Amino acid sequence: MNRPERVFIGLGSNLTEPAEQLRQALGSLRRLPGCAWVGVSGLYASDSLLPGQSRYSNAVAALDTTLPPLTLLDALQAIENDQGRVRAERWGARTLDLDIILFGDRVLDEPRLRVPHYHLHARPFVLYPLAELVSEGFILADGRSLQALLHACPFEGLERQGELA
Ligand code: ROI
Repeated sequence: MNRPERVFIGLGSNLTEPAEQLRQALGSLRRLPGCAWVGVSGLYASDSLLPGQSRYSNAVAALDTTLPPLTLLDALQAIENDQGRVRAERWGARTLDLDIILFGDRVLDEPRLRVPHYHLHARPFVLYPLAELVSEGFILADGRSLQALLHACPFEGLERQGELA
């Protein structure tokens, strides 16, 4: 049995009752084989980074997993597909987006998976919920400090809408 590793998963939705999509996805994450539930951030709303898209709901969940990274990625993509995600265009509107943000102390640069997540530093809707789930002074696997990333990425435009669980 592998040693469990803590993973952080970013959840996002901007279609078909986004907050409900996140709640449903959390139910699926809690039931994932090989994973133990750790917790979830509050629910956040913000405008899309792309013009012309409706507002997003976002959150970050933490799990301890013994699954290998690509097995977890497959499981997350199955949850996205179950919730009706259609991969029509890159960056397109979506019923559900599940991104592996951090995977233990690993730094991965593979065609299907880069962790820490490539756009983490530019996404307040990931950084601020993540900060709810880690202790102060948290350092990412690539050596960056979460505090420094938060400082460089203002909270501006984010709306915390209460608890998801
Ligand atoms: N904007 C917000 N606010 N939240 C997201 O999850 C999100 N996801 C995306 C793009 C289109 C970049 N914008 C987003 O993929």
